[in-house]
Amino acid sequence: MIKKEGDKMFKHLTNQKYLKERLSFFLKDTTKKTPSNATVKDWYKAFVAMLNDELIDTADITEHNILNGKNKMMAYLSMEYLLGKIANQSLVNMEVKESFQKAFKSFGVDLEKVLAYEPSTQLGNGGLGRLAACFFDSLATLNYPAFGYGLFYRCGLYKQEIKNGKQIENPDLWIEKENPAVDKRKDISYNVYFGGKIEKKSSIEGMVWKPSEIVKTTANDILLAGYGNETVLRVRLWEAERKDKSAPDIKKTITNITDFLYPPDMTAEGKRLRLRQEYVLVSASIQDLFERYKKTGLPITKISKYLAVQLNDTHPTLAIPEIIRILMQDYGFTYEDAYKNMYDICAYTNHTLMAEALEKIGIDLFKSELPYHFAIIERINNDWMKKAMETVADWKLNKVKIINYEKNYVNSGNLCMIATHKVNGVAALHSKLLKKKEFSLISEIFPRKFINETNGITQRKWLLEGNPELARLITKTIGDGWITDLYKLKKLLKYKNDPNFIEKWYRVKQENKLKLLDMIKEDTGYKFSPDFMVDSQIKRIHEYKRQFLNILQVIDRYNRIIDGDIEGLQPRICLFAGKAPSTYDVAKDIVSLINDVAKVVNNDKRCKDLLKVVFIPNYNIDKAQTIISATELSEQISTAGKEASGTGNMKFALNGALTIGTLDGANVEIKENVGHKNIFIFGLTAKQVYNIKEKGYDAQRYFNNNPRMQRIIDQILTGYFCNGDTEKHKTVMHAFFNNNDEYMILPDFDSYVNTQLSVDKVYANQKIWWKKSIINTANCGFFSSDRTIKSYAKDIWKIKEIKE
Ligand code: NBG
Repeated sequence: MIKKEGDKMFKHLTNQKYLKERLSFFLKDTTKKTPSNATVKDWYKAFVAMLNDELIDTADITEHNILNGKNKMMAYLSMEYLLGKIANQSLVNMEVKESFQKAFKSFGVDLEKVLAYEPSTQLGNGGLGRLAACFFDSLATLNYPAFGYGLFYRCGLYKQEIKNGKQIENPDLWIEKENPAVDKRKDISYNVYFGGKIEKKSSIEGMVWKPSEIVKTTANDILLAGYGNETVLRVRLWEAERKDKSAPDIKKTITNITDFLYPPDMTAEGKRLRLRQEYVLVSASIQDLFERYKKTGLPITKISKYLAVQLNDTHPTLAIPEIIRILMQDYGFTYEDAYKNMYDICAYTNHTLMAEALEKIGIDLFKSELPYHFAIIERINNDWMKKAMETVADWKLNKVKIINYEKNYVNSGNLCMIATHKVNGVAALHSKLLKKKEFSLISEIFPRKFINETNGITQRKWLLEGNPELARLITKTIGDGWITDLYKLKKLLKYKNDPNFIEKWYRVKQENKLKLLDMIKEDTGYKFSPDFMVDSQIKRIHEYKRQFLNILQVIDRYNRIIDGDIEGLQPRICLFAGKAPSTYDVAKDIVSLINDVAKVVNNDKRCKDLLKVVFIPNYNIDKAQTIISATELSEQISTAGKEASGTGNMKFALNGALTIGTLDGANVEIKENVGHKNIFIFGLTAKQVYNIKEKGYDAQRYFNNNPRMQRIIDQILTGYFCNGDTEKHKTVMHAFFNNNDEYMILPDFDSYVNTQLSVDKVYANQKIWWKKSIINTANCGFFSSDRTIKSYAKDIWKIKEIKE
């Protein structure tokens, strides 16, 4: 079929005759079969080939337009992309899903079954990687000239299995399955160098690096279609050559750089591998960017006017010396000019204040792997220290150093803050703490550099695709404008008291709950009733996120029930899901405690009508969609000041869940948007946490004054939930007591329990509950990643829509 001018790029796919012919053609081409003898798997192969073909054509056109010399471009450097399944999202965004459904139906095939073959792209751990995925949906939908860069790990985030209540990690070899969104670019390949030494050191510009090792890297592009337009963006992921050809095994010393996402980096070898991953990402990407820049025909002197690079957290820090290196070595820039251009090009997003995540790279390791880059960083550090010494008191200088020679490390966070032109936090509170508290010494020297960009989520993934029934109801009621302008949801407020509409809203939730309960049954064997409220905490398992506080509260609820103190309690399913980092023993013990409590509670007849607990294994993006669509209460209960933003909180609110949470991260802004009456806030504020800690927090004193808590801890210690095994949960108990309750569980406990009781009270009045639910959804306009991306485009990248 010939496309007519003015036709939407994918309009031809709505022509049934054409679509069926194409599918049959690809079926024969890939499997040698015909519709009469093809299996669903054969159809998947045909579908992969066909969709891939469409996406590649359009992506080529998009790329050609981006590189026409009229556009300032943005490159997003990120170690993580947590995309989940992509094919369905592509069909939805291309507005051809119904057409595919129809075509497959005519062949007697269910499209959903075909889609089920797609491997989930889990190249990330959590929020940071999912944010990158949401950003690309918005960048493509808003038609911005952008490139993504990352790593093509052979194994994505491990698959989690729960055996005897414990987390087991299995490798996720997603790469071996065909994927319609991946474009294998054997034609794009770069050498990345390591080791060796520097020669001719007379000037920094004259420095010559003689590396001792070469690693060849090849590109694999993930193709992401914007919604309702003709833009397909490429997220380019690098695969390093594999020197060891055996199957990836996390237990062996890993030598292949891109076999695994974030291998454990506690050992010296682990740290080396991590640094190598980071440098492969940066070096291949920056080399490729310069190649792309050449294609624009623009002079190199204008590079900072036409290119923006975003460092997603500190992982791509090495882009700073790498850009300087290339400008000096390949383009003859002086150091000063190279630095200035790099500075104007690069910006940095900070995603956490947790010290563990602000990377520190050992000097010896750095020098042995990347001696040239170390020399550049020394120069940056020297220049910076001269400037810092003018204003920062001597005794504070250690805090602002880029290289700490006494302690033997390079501080990546400081380097990013000092050597890029904009630094942003990811929610208002987090940006304030970053600027005024944790990095105040640096921000005082660069007062205008530190800004806030509150995170967002894409409504296309998290409502349109993830919760199709609710999306349909909303569209029927207020039209489909919300898909590209989420503020339009405000129109729902008109219906918040309409009994008819409330009834429909409630029905959708019930339907979604049934789907969730099916999933729970399949995953865990537990059968629950849809009359129970669904109360969910789904996210990475971490002490600061306080799944532990939640399970203690669940035990308290259980104790009330066995004591017969049940007045006001509403039937609840307390649902947990999330992965514990494989080397984080406390987090793994929390998973096991939750599973133990679930077993006891679910088998206790006294709880039959009031309480159920479940841990859903192998949490991922696809399961998140099902859980979020069905959830009524969203748990966002981190220690105030610790969660940079959270984005799960936004996904839940958008889907009509009410939040119970602390005033942390973006919860603060959710409260501002939905109104304090429509959210359950409890616990200490960030300021109070800082104050209590400064004065000297004494966990024991709180514990001694809290008999309910004493009873719970006693139950855990005496093995009440694990057949009298008194040893089993000693890891989490040890972390709790020996670290003086670092995450402030004790001061928040009573306030949390009482707020949970007030949740029951509101839930008892279903009319009021569902009205609040509608109000939550209606006020989520601000939390679209479209808003976030427009704001980055204006404040940081200075990019505009692609000009053809
Ligand atoms: C996470 C924070 C979240 C935040 C996301 C996205 C990391 C290192 N940080 O609070 O914990 O929402 O980043 O900004 O994954």
